[in-house]
Amino acid sequence: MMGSILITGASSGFGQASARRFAAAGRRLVLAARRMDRINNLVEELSDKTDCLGIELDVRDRKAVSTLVTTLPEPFSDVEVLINNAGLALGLEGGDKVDLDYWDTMVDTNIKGLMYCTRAILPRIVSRGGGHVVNLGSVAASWPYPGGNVYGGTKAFVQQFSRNLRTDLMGKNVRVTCVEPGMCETEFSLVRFEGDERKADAVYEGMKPLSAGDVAEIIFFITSLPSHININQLEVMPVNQTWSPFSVHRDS
Ligand code: NDP
Ligand code: 8X3
Repeated sequence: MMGSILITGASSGFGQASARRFAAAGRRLVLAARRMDRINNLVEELSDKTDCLGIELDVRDRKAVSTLVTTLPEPFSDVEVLINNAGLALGLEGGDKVDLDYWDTMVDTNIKGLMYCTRAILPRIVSRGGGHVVNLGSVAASWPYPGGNVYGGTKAFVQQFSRNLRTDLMGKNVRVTCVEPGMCETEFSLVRFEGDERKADAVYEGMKPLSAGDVAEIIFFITSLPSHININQLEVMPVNQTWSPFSVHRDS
């Protein structure tokens, strides 16, 4: 029987778009984030399509994450798919200038929060006989760019953690996928630049970025494949984004 889909960071961007995509397919949802006003609105919006439970969760709060599992009511507690999506980038300063609090927050959210959610939910998925963990990585995991420093580092963790989880889960019928998007216009850049709309808009000026709906469609596809197929890693960019050549600093 199909279980619930738990999405962290469902109040915006990929998480919100994924909730809409899965709701359109009638899947039962648990939607988590810190901004409960947004989660409540989304639950209301989707309530005529599916059963939907909203929960307030800061993924950095280890105790709250572990308690969450024990307090999920039936039938929502039967989590089949965990979408570890909550995450953020802060700033684009170089490593010699950046605010250390930015680095802490990215590590606490993108690495430790993802770890807490995985460790809390995974036993449920295993004990129900199988399911899927989808982790949101990034192109920044594999391709460095100036100012990417710890953000890229956290996503490299997500990439390697995803692979290692797969090996841990051998024989347990649990799929693990790391989805690694490039530029996508969500609230990501607004958060990165602390609400500076001008800076955020400039990131996507004159090019067509991915949309949150594009990424949601990919997540839906990955999780809807026959259960013997595991997409390990899926990197995706908009056509207008590619790699830079190597930089060479010359003295003269
Ligand atoms: P958004 O800023 O639009 O959404 C981020 C979501 O994460 C929000 O719902 C936010 O909810 C949630 N979140 C942030 N911190 C926490 C926290 N401590 N606890 C719980 N939820 C939290 O960005 P995106 O949708 O673009 O980003 C989603 C994921 O995709 C992130 O992991 C990001 O790194 C990754 N990504 C984004 C790309 C892009 O270009 N947009 C490209 C590649 C990867 P709330 O604030 O309400 O808690
Ligand atoms: C976000 C993708 O290229 O904006 O993870 O850093 S990028």
